[in-house]
Amino acid sequence: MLVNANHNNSYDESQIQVLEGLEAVRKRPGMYIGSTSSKGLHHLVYEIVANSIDEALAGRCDQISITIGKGNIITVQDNGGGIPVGIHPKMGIPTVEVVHTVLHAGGKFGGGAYSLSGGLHGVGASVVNALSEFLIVEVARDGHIYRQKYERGKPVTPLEIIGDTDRTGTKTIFKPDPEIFEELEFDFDLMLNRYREMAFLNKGIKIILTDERPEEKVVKNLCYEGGIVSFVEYINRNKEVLHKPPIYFECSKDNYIVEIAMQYNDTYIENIHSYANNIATTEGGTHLTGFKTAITKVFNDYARKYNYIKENEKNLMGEDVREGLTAIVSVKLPDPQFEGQTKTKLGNSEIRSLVESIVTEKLTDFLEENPQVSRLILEKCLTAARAREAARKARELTRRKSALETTTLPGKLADCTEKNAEVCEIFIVEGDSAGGSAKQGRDRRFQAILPLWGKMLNVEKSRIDKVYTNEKLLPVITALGTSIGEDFDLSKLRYGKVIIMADADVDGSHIRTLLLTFFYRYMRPLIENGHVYIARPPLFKISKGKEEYYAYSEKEVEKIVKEKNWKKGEYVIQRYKGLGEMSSEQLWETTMNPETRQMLRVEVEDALAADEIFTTLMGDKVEPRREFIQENAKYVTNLDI
Ligand code: 28F
Repeated sequence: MLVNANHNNSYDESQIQVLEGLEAVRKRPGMYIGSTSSKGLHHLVYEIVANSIDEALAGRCDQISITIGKGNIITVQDNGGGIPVGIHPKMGIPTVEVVHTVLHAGGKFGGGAYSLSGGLHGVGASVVNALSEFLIVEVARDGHIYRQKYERGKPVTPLEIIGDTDRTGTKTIFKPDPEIFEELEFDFDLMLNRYREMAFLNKGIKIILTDERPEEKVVKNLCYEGGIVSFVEYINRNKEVLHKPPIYFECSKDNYIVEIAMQYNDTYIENIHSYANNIATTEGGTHLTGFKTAITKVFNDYARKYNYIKENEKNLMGEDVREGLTAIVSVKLPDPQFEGQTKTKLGNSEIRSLVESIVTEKLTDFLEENPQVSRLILEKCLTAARAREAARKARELTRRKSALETTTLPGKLADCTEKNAEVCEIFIVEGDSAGGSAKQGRDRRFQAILPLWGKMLNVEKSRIDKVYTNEKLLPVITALGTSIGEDFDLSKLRYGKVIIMADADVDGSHIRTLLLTFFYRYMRPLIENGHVYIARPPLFKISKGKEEYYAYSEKEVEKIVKEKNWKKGEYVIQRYKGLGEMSSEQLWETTMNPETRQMLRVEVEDALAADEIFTTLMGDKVEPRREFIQENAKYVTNLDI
């Protein structure tokens, strides 16, 4: 049955605009979804799911399924009200068709409807449609199932009734257009993380994520009745916590929702994640500022009132009350202003005072009502303040030292002659593995070598004062020149590339992890700006007579042997156990020469994933670590060869 039989003039006119609109999306996809790389590809799913989440936030939907089918075809289904199918008064076609073909359908035609779920304010479906080879929408409502198919944004069938039902809801099936996207393969682990986060941020919503591509399909049920309380418990799951359950506040006012969950653990790490309309605000913003201001004030007032801080003593600083704190700050608001370099900083000023007053009121009540928990937290804050003082003294000591000595560079450093940091490289090498051959093999004009000695510090379990006095880390800090923590200054970096070079064995992997954790916790901009690399020495040498090849895996060995058509017994495979087994010439050629070497640049895109990797790898609960490495072998591989 045809629903939109009565085409008229206004329909034709508006359809012309419509096609122009979708053409614009196809011409400049980046303007709408950021990029046409893997990131943009995953964004398509996100836009469709955001519509379902909005439906859930409107109270009409509690279940969303997302399926990656064979051929990377995506199906998203919800049990909401179903997109309206009646003829749209202005456009003269069914509303569901308007939603899929008109840009800005949300704002312009939806009567001021806004998205609380981080979607493109109702433009999402039309953008996804424009960028899909095909898209099929099925709506269940008013007793019927309606269906319409589009190709590259254009309807290829009218909206038809294809059956009857007593359910309601919307199902969207689409295939991203290979003409648009460079990458078409969906990453299940990435989506699992994203939609788990989504399930945490929207309590009670059941998200079912399915991967049908493998022989045996994978199904994950994501639903958290506890919402962000469960989120905090999840982040802290491998840590010793100071109190159970997490502290939780919620407040809804007009169209605003503020939710906060917080729990202290016994580490020294601040771990606060903030969100606005389900979008991670990694650059922070007004909601985060409001939260931080409030907790600092509340803890100080409480500490003064109950004499934890004496009259002649100084106040706690913000960093003291955030040490060992895991928290989620999640706000939902009608008109979010995203600012900052990556548009992930919330700018709405009204949110700051709203969060501040809610936290002040409710955290004060909590502390008064739970004196035992309050004591534990306060004592931790006071210890942090004392450690901060000790660190300041240690730092002044190192500063004074550097003022006295003209060259502060560590004695073990074999520096390069070039002074322009941009072209300089430093190889950080574990002492006994290859320091010597690296020094001989390098190009001393632009390559410096720093061998590491002594006992490494686990920075996850230490405060900054310990870092300043650690015999192994101090040479790294002075050689790089940037200082650490609050004092970190990227402009002082002495080498554009900081390269960790260690053996491909367990010990090597350990030192890599420890150094990366150190960089992540104390020199994060170094990683964020792409200065940290991991050298990739080959694991094998295959040779036949004078002919030699290097390989990085057994697979690669097989490939070379096959390509060369070498017969058994004709060639020799040498397995390198350590860098030390290579001559300085070999080390240069395989691992250090920019023309021939392989290196991995260390990237941490997602703060949550990075934090999880580091805390799980470095924490002291051993069992979860093993499980984690097994579950996340792939991710760890990226960081840890
Ligand atoms: C698989 C993707 O897109 N679900 C959606 C709804 C429900 C309504 C709606 C959507 C009407 C005019 C904007 C239902 N009943 N899943 C989805 N479910 N959109 S998208 O309305 C959209 C507005 O333009 C809906 C009553 N009101 C709204």
